[in-house]
Amino acid sequence: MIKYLTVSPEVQQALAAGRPVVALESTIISHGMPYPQNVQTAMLVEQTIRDYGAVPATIAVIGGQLTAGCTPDQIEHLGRRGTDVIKVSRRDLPVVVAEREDGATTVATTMIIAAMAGIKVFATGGIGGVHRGAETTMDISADLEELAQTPVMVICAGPKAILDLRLTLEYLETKGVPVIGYGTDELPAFYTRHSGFGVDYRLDTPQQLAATFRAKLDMGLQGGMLVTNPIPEQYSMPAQVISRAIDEAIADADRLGIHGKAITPYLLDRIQQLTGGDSLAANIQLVLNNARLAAQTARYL
Ligand code: PSU
Ligand code: MN
Repeated sequence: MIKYLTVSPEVQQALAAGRPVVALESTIISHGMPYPQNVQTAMLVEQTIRDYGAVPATIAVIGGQLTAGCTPDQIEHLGRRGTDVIKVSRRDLPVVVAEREDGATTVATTMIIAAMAGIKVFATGGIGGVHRGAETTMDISADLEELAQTPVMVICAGPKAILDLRLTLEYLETKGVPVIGYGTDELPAFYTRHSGFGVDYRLDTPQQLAATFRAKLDMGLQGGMLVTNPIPEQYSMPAQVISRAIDEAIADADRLGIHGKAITPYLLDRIQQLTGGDSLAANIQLVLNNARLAAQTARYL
């Protein structure tokens, strides 16, 4: 394992000294936002984590090396190449490593590499889940399986409504993954604070998040924990605007026959086109909001 893993000196020193570290994914950079906002956001997220007293570790595969703590040049490279970079989920990892390729890590793969490096808290925007129509397509993101087996706390703004939120919650329940609402009883839905679905538990402080995950780790219960942190009110989008864009994006994807690993990036991009810059601005703000909470939580773990 060690032979494939490169941890940056800064992240290595922080971990050795027991200082807080927050993992960040790279698919959000290459496949989740357009250039150059993707790179600007990635750098701003790193700075926010530092401002809140933790060390950021952006995770990617660089020339086949699992990398925890990308340099600004590496982030720029991933952002500029965009969707030409391979999107790497669990099943992609062996080939990308053996072929010494570059890869952008999804939530699943970022969790795997964070766990190898010894990082326990990970901030992102949205996670993959059970797609609408999964009864027939069986499209269920590997992110959910990873949450079931890999010990990392994932802080997100809730699953996007491109997914079937009810089935996503059912899947997580079956797999024994706690779904926590941060300061809310209701599952947030990424662009909006409301979904109509309840979370398993509401917790109100970073200390409580840290203590809950600590208890899970101490008991040896495998798997992670999903913290859903609602987008700040002033940045949230009108529910009907976003839901219309999502429905239209899904209809377009159906018509074009897009499926498999391409569907999530396609929908993210299409929603951004349909809502003009609005959804991108919301997306950036919710990631920063999650970075702040992750840094605060990591300090208590
Ligand atoms: N959802 C978002 N933004 C994202 C993703 C999902 O709102 O950027 C990305 C994440 O990297 C996530 C991946 O892990 O898409 C899920 O892809 P799939 O559904 O193919 O597992
Ligand atoms: Mn899928």
